[in-house]
Amino acid sequence: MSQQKVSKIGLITCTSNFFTFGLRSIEAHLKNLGHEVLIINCARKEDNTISLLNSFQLKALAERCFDCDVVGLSIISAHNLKRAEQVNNYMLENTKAKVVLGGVPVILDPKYFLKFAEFVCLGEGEIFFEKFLQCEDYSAVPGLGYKTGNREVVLNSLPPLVNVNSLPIPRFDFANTYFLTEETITSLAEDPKPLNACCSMGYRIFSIRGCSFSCTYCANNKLKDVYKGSGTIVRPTHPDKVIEELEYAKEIIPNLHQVFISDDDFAARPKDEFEYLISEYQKKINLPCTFYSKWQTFTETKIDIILKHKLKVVWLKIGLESASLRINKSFYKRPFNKKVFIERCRHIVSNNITLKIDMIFQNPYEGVPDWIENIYFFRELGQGIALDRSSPKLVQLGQFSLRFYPGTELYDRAMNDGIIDKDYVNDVLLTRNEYNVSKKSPYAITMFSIDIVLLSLYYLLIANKANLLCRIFRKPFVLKLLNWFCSNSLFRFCWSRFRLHSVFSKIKRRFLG
Ligand code: B12
Ligand code: SF4
Repeated sequence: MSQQKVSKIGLITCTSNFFTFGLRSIEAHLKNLGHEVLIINCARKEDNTISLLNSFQLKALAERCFDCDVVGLSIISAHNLKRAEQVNNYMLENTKAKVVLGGVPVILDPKYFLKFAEFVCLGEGEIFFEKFLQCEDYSAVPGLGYKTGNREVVLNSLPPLVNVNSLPIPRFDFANTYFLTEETITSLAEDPKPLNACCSMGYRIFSIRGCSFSCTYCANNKLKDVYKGSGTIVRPTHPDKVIEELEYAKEIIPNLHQVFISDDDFAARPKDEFEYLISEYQKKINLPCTFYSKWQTFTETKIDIILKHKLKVVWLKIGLESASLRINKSFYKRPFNKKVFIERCRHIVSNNITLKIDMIFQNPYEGVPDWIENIYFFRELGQGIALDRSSPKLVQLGQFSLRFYPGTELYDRAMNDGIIDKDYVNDVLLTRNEYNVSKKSPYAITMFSIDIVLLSLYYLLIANKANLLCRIFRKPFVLKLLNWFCSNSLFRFCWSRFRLHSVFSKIKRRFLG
């Protein structure tokens, strides 16, 4: 390291999941420069994403970070806003550190955070943090948002996007990585079990930054604008570095059984690089894996590469969101080709790979013609699968409720259309929904709606059953009537009260196992 002073930095994240890719990358970079870094993962048992920390947790944070020069707080989602403010204010009052906030929600709406924070990071954190530690003149720190003496907000221009291949691989510093629960604070050196528990679905790796698509509900849509002119957005980590990290993962996680590739699109790599990665992975790692991809990039050739090298894919996930052309084109801005999508699905399941298809439900812009298109889509998919004699059990539908995140194009549109109002963040994103039957996810289905009923029909159609029901349901007046019933508050009450959803889960299990 050059002559610069060594700083002590505390990095805090509001998640029990140790795979905080952004924060760990900053940690690795700063440690490489010789700084002292500690990381604290904070978790609440109940509604972790939205709830505040308790007094034990706040005190423990302040104690650990008391002699830090800088405390960095990472915000994963807009559901953490209240906690961000709580921790920021507590650390300002109870430590001597400068407190800086970063993460996707901060990048999307920095001015919101500057209402209470002194400093925010406007983009990627590695270069920003390095300069922030060195520089007394805030106007010279690239990527810094701050308030001047007279409370004026200043947003500096961004540093170039990082070269992901020049960053060190993120190794866990067991002695300085802490897990903060409601009662205890323990380092991974004292107890590595929480890290091992995070690997129940596999060691998570994020091997490609950025996404080449720009869906209107997704952060990537705005991130593309923010990073325009700062460098190439989609940046794969070189396969050799990916393998180096996974070899390290095998060393630190006892009996590692699986790898969970968390990239937005694992197949975004060019064909030759994709093949090189898979072949090296098979030679040196040889563990089952799971990943997300796009139907556009996960071409027949890439599926064939996977088959050729006998990569064991436990499941892979592709986003459909809606099979309606109108919704994809005019609302989500997602290119969609029904025929090719179905062909890809067939190719995947006919090779005995479990396919998860993500769907976004409870979209206020969806209506009868869109539901009819979805019904036809799943009927065709089911017929295709039956033709291949593949098991419909290999297809699973991920169910999410549409959420509007500040800073995204769809949020602005919904606001302009009067679908949501200025209280949306407080009333919806920061509040537990009484219809949400999922303990964990604020994304999960949040009310009883026609989509829940249609979901059971989709499963029947995937199993190439219910052709009669399909004929009935594709009649507009039937869907209108059904929608009326499902919007009725009595039914919604029954849904939350008597756990009606279990009836629909039973239908799914009955037909798909
Ligand atoms: C991995 C991931 C997760 C993991 C998080 C693991 C973890 N512990 O971090 C899991 C699966 C747990 C998760 C959960 C959820 N997620 Co998520 N997730 C992602 C995903 C795919 C990647 C994030 C990531 O690591 N990127 C790679 C790193 C390198 O980039 P980065 O995070 O932006 O970090 C850089 C900068 O932001 C900055 N930075 C980050 N932190 C800090 C801190 C400081 C101090 C500084 C200076 C800089 C800085 O520097 C970093 C390095 O350059 C993103 C989509 C995306 N592509 O970003 C969605 C995303 C972040 N998730 C999202 C959502 C909504 C959720 C859930 C609500 C979903 C759910 N199923 O319930 C939950 C909420 C969890 C919570 N506690 O709030 C949204 C957030 C939207 C919003 N505006 O709020 C995103 C953006 C996806 C989307 N729909 O657009 N998620
Ligand atoms: S393809 Fe997925 S990750 Fe990429 S912009 Fe769309 S929703 Fe976001």
